[in-house]
Amino acid sequence: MMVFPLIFFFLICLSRPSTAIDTLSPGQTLLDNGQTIVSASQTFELGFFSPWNSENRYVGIWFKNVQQQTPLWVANKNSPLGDSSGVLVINSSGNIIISNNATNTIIWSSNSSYSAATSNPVLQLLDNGNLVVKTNVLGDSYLWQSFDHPCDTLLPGMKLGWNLRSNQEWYLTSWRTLQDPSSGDYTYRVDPRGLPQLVLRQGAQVQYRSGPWDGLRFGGGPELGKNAVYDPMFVSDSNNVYYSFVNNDNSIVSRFVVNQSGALNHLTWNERQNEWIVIITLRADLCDRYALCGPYGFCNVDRQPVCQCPDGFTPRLPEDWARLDWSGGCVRKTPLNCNVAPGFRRFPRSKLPDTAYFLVNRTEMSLVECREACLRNCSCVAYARTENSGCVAWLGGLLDVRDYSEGGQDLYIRMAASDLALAAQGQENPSGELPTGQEVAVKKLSKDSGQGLREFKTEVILYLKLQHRNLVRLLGCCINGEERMLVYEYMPNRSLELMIFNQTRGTSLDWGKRFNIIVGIARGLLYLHRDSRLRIIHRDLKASNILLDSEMNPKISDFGLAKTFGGDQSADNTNRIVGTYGYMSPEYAIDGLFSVKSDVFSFGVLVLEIVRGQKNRGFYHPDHDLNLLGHAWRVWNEGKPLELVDALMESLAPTAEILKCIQTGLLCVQQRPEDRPTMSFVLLLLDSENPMLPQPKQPGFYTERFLPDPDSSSTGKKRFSSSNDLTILVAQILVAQILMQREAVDEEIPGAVLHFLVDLERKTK
Ligand SMILES: *[C@@H]1O[C@H](CO)[C@@H](O)[C@H](O)[C@H]1NC(C)=O
Ligand SMILES: *[C@@H]1O[C@H](CO)[C@@H](O)[C@H](O)[C@H]1NC(C)=O
Ligand SMILES: *[C@@H]1O[C@H](CO)[C@@H](O)[C@H](O)[C@H]1NC(C)=O
Ligand SMILES: *[C@@H]1O[C@H](CO)[C@@H](O)[C@H](O)[C@H]1NC(C)=O
Ligand SMILES: *[C@@H]1O[C@H](CO)[C@@H](O)[C@H](O)[C@H]1NC(C)=O
Ligand SMILES: *[C@@H]1O[C@H](CO)[C@@H](O)[C@H](O)[C@H]1NC(C)=O
Ligand SMILES: *[C@@H]1O[C@H](CO)[C@@H](O)[C@H](O)[C@H]1NC(C)=O
Ligand SMILES: CC(=O)N[C@H]1CO[C@H](CO)[C@@H](O)[C@@H]1O
Repeated sequence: MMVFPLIFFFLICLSRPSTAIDTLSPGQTLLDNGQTIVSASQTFELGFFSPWNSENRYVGIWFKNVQQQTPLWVANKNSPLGDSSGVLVINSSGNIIISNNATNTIIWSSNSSYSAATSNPVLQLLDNGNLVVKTNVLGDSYLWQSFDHPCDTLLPGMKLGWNLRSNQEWYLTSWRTLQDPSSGDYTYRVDPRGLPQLVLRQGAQVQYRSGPWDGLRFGGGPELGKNAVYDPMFVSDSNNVYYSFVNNDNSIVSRFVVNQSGALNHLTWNERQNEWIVIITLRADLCDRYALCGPYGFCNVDRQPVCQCPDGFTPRLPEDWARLDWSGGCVRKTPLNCNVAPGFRRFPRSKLPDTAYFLVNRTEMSLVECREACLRNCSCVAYARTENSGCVAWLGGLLDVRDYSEGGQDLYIRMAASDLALAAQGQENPSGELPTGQEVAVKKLSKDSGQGLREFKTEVILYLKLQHRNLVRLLGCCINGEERMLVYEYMPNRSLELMIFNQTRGTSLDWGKRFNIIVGIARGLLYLHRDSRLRIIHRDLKASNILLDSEMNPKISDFGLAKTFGGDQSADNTNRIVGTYGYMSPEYAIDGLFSVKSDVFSFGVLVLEIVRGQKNRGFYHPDHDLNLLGHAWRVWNEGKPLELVDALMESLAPTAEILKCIQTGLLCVQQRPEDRPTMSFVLLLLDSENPMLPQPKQPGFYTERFLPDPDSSSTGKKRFSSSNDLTILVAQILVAQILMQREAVDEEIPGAVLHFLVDLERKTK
């Protein structure tokens, strides 16, 4: 009651502002007479409105430049005003208050009072659509912000999820009807348990779940990833778990909304057609209906009927199943007996089951360790390993599983041995046509490759422990007498060497792709050096060991020569020098000394090769007999570093970024290891807009003459053995057929690796 005479007093002093303002201070009022607050760049507007000509008045935020008024946030959504007697103020302790001037009652308040007397609160509508209360005591944080209280709409930069520290949740609630913004039936929230995912509920009933985030998209569903309009992201760490997105460019107007009927749409405003266009609808097909196929049922929209029991399972209620009521799900043909050696069958491209009954172990575990963890618990029926969440095991009936034609993740379901064997027989196909082709890359190690049983074992064990998006994944291995092979995930674009040094193919590598490759290699290498639980020095980083996936993301391969360290140890000396000319650092090639800095040297060579599109070794220039490093050093000192750049790259490439890479490359190949940066520093440089770079000093091995002669005995006891004799074959084959020593065709591949390793342990002990 004390407040209103004050407001009244100030009203006399204020007339309707002629120019738009983006703030409101204590003492100022916003009336329901057409007055609005507009964000500084004229993007968002706040004021009183009636949604779709409803009778009621609300305070809301909408896009200023979208002709069709589209409410994005509503303050008093559960307590409308019946007429235009509403007044919005912010009081001196920072509380936003909407009141009815006719009855002198508070309709809505933000409950954001701050006790400090001199906080000078101000209400501001920001250019991202966030309505905030700022005070001079909170620095950059806000006393209150509308982004903490979402309605039915998610704008770029808003979060959907949890602040786990404060236990604060951000979630969306549908409107009741088109004209009524009060809370409707549907909520869309992050379920933070287990594998965090987004869940749509109608009341308490789950209607849809996104499936877990796999690093790029949800549930591996092909449609939920990066697209032309926006970039989705998902953060899950000990402080936060939330979904958010950013528009790809500033001219795009887009929003995500849960509508009254529970549809989950991402829309973008089409200026020309003057309408909102739905670009993505989640929950788009029959299989998106939560648990449509019941426990253990698999759903696939490309199949008729959509629900199917996996091999080894049969419908629990066959009559219902035949009537297309699948809710009873499937049961095992042979019950599991925990005491009989079980196996697992791999179900590729799956939407992982809901995580109602599960164990998650976030420690870095390999697939084999994850499998063993599942085996240790008789109630464990399935497991999966995901890049983001580690090892997940399911203890109950598997619910809401889909199999996709593409995307998805590998799910391993525990099976009775007899069911596995039956499936194996069923797979034999006398026509020599492969029943289920999976593309893989096979690295065949020739008999005299110099890689002994020891290196082979090292490589396999290392691979199994490592997981990073810039390291190639090992799927399996096989050993047959002298012959050994490694089976990798298939890399459609082969290797960097085949791509970058080929004049024809090189044209498709514009600077953007090259920079992405450089950064990816740096990330992978940093992981090896620092972030994996092992400390690994690769020792043979080179263009042919960088494989490229379908999106031209680089993946480091070939750890046969890698060296692992424990604890703080980061350098060593070896009598056996292995590696490749042109990439080896001087101290390693000559003295056998290797450290993370010898990898940094090889990385620097790679960077300059990528910029130039030519190999360091064998580089030819009419003016001098320097190699690529020497040439780079020369043009750098002559102040013409851009002469280094591959002529195949279009001239539009951003010069500053190229220069940054050339300088970083030169810093990496400096003669003295102690002058070279670490990989974490390299990444910092690559990620910074205008980093302060040190001046590079003279590189090591900048003319061919400095290279030690492999045939001379000047290096004494040291022996060189290049790993060039390892070949990479790309084959379209049934993985099962190349993996020998296996009992069941459908058993997942790392199982075979496990057997192999156990065997190897026995032999080497
Ligand atoms: C601001 O409003 C809140 C809520 O109505 C109230 O508790 C607080 O005392 C008000 N502050 C002042 C300075 O009037
Ligand atoms: C508030 O109500 C009083 C009378 O109750 C009226 O005189 C005044 O103009 C109203 N103020 C606004 C901003 O509508
Ligand atoms: C503010 O607090 C009151 C009393 O606790 C509550 O009824 C009201 O819903 C709160 N308003 C908001 C916007 O949270
Ligand atoms: C909600 O969105 C769906 C899908 O775009 C649409 O079919 C439906 O009509 C919408 N419902 C309402 C009430 O607008
Ligand atoms: C998680 O895995 C690690 C490594 O295998 C193990 O030491 C730890 O006990 C596991 N934690 C749980 C809760 O099972
Ligand atoms: C299996 O895991 C569940 C969940 O952690 C636990 O309650 C149960 O005791 C475990 N069973 C065995 C046999 O370890
Ligand atoms: C370069 O790539 C083209 C196109 O793939 C291929 O036809 C050609 O043989 C390659 N050249 C060399 C030298 O490998
Ligand atoms: C540059 C290039 O060859 N890119 C290819 C990488 O692999 C994908 C998938 O096979 C192809 O579509 C690209 O053309």
